[in-house]
Amino acid sequence: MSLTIEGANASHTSLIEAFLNRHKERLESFAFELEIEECQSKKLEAFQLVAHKSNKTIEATLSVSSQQSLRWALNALLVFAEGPDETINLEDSPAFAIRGVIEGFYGTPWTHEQRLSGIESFADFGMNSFMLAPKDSPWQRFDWRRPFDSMLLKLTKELVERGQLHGVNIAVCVSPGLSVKYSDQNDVEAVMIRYRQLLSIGVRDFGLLFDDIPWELQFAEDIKKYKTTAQAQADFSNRVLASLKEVDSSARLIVCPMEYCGRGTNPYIRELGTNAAPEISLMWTGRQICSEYLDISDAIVFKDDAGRAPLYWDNYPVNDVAMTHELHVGPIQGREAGLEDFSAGLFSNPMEKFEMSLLPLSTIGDYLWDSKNYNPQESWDRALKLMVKKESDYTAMRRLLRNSLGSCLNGNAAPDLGSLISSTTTAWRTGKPEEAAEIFRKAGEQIMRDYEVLTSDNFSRTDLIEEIKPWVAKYLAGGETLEQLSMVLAQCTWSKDHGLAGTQGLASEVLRIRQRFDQIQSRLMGDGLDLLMGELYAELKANEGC
Ligand code: GDL
Repeated sequence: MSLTIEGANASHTSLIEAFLNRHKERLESFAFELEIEECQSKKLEAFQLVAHKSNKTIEATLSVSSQQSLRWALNALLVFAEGPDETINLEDSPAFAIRGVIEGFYGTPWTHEQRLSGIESFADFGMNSFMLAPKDSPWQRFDWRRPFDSMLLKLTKELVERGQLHGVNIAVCVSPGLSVKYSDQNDVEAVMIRYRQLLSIGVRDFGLLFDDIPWELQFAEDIKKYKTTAQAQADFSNRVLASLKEVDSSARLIVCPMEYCGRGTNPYIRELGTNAAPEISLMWTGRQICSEYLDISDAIVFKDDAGRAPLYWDNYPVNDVAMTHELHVGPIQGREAGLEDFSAGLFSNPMEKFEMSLLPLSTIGDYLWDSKNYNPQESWDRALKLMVKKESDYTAMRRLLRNSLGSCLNGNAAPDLGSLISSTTTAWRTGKPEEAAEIFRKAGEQIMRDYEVLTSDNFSRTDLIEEIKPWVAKYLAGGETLEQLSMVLAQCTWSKDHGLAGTQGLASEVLRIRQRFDQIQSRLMGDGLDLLMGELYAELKANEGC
């Protein structure tokens, strides 16, 4: 790769070099002649890219309105570089103002290395924010009064610096709600000691989180001073904000309310919104904790009550607590196009499984960049191809993951298996059990071949497989189940009056197959296969002896 840059200041140059270094494998055969211009734009983080590509030489002028927009212009340049030789003149800007990830799940926090590499990936997805709020790190909730030690501060500084190199703001949160005395100025000061440390290493975005805490005021002093918890939290947040602004007027405060989902019409959120300073952003997860949809009409209701547009804490793809058996890898769906005009932004709460989270996060980045042209399937396929580049590995991985596209959020978990199941049931109900058996036999064999590929030492992304091992095991069990059911169906006879019938004991065999499949708790393949086994059992049982 060769590179000449004109018109760039020192931080532009560092950002360009960091970008090219990150993508060196994809860009090593290119010669770049880049010119950087600063431009004014009414649109946030807007850029213009005028570029010409011929014979692996790319001449490009990147007009950027901020350091961050330079990163987004480079993202566009990468796509352009991998396309045909041509000239383009592209003006672009993101839809949502705040686009990011909140590490806010219960469970093992991401490692420092994962966070560093995550920041670079989030920037590739067009995201500009990463919020640190790891529920089970002691310093987040239990030791919130303790200042960061020198090691933690050093690591956080590295994250901030990595963020600066890639256009990603790092927000750091604290959750004092388990033990805070809202009326006590010493507790405001305890938060501020932490915040001052963070300000000194370049953090400008702060989170004060009151989620998942007792709803009642716990100290006599608080009960005396405040009528409600909402008043106490608003007052505490306002005092923290005022202290923050004394140190740095550009600092921003994000608060997660204690009641953070619903219609936005509850008295608590109204009271918090009325009393909290208008510049404080309030987070909201939507109708539910894990919301099936986020839409404009609910955002309007929230704004009417809370006095500001919601900053979404979107609980997808997180799979903690009661969801640990689920694997959330499908594209984000059910977030309305145009929501950016009615919300302050959106943070996605990911899975503990870092590498696998990047797949849905990439689709969330696409939605947040351009909600009106977001296409979930295209976005997902593009992201998966970049993650698993070797064709045969990609194909096997895609088939596996298409058995876990849904969650409580987006319905149809296993669309391919779903259509296979309906072909099978149609065949058996129309008197062709042998045809049904054949469909399942072939599908089972395909899964066995995929399993070989996925678990081979030569698989190109063994790190991904390691993260999703229980679901890979369930996939194998699914393949075995299909083969066993195929054998059952092959032994069945059919009559117009009774439907399927088999020899004595065949119904119990279906029951055993079903139990073996259900023994593995990890959820994969939706509910269709289980339902089918239930029906097959019932039909064979009813016709036993026919
Ligand atoms: C929550 C928690 C979050 C957790 C998520 C999913 C918020 C504001 N808080 O209620 O930490 O990961 O549910 O279990 O969502």
